[in-house]
Amino acid sequence: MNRRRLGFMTVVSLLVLATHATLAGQAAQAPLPNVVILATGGTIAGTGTTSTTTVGYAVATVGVQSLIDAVPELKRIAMVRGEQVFQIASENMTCDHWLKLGRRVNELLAQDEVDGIVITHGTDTLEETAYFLNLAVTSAKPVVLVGAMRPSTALSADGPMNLYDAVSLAGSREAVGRGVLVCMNDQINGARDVTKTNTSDLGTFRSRELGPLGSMRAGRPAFYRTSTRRHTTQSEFDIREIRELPRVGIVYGYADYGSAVIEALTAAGVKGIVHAGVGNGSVSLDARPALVAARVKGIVVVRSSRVGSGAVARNGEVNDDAFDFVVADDLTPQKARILLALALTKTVDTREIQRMFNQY
Ligand code: DAS
Repeated sequence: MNRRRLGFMTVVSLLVLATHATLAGQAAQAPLPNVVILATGGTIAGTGTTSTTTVGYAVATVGVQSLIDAVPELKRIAMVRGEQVFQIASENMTCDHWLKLGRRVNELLAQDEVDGIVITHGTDTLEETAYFLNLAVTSAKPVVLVGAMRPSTALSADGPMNLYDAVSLAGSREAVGRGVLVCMNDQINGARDVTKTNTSDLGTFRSRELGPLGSMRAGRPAFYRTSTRRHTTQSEFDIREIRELPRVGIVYGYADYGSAVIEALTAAGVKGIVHAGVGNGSVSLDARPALVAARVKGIVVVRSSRVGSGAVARNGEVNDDAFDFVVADDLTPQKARILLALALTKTVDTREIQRMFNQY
């Protein structure tokens, strides 16, 4: 190689090295995001008597600072601080817990110095809290829910890595504006579509036929989809003025289910009933008179399905126009209940409520 060419190659190599050093320096100097962890309990905060105890352990026993201290690697990716909002098993979550949590999330995200929020939560109702927040949070900043299927004391506990990924996701620019997210088992799912699909599997959270929005790879988010439905900054719901959510009950359909539960909910004074029908949201001939009577009394009726995926067709199995029923699109019954409760804080007009189910 002649001297001129050698000289040229040397200059190029030096330029490349200098560029790398600059980028590395910039990366090293980039300020870490500020992420607040709101702890509510669950298995991620659970402790077992042995390292192989994966059922029958104590839930909601480990405090938020211990959860943070158990993952020292968090310091490399974010400035983290924790708040213990609740310390409960999530089957005990109530609408009042949701309102309190939602208000705290909005309060924190309104602070310039807060870049994102992680909520540690039991897995049993995690999807419900996530969807409520998807409708109630007023910021585009990331809100990420995370849980665990094994207690913190277990061999290969999934909580620490789930928490690491959730903090990374909550501090990432990529997660901004995507609605409330659920980050577990390397997957990123949207709050609207995700559901717990298995009682014990680490990969239990799935968005069935719609699939995850993306995945976490070596602690960094890779997104492939985004939700097309309204959420967070596009939501019309404002929880600041809501003291109590209207009571909405769910009726589960099955062969020969009759009308007793519908009549009991009606007598209990609920404002809405979500009917989790078989198939395409079918209502049995036995149950129909009670459901129509509930509507006549002013209770808003939403037809959902127990099937778990696919939308309920309006005027398909039932003449919704004739009975003034609403259909839940493809929302699961437990999520249709949340949207109906929030809708009832604004209106009892079933055409308006049907619009909401078509948009959120
Ligand atoms: N009981 C469950 C809950 O708190 C434990 C869990 O899976 O997190 O949701």
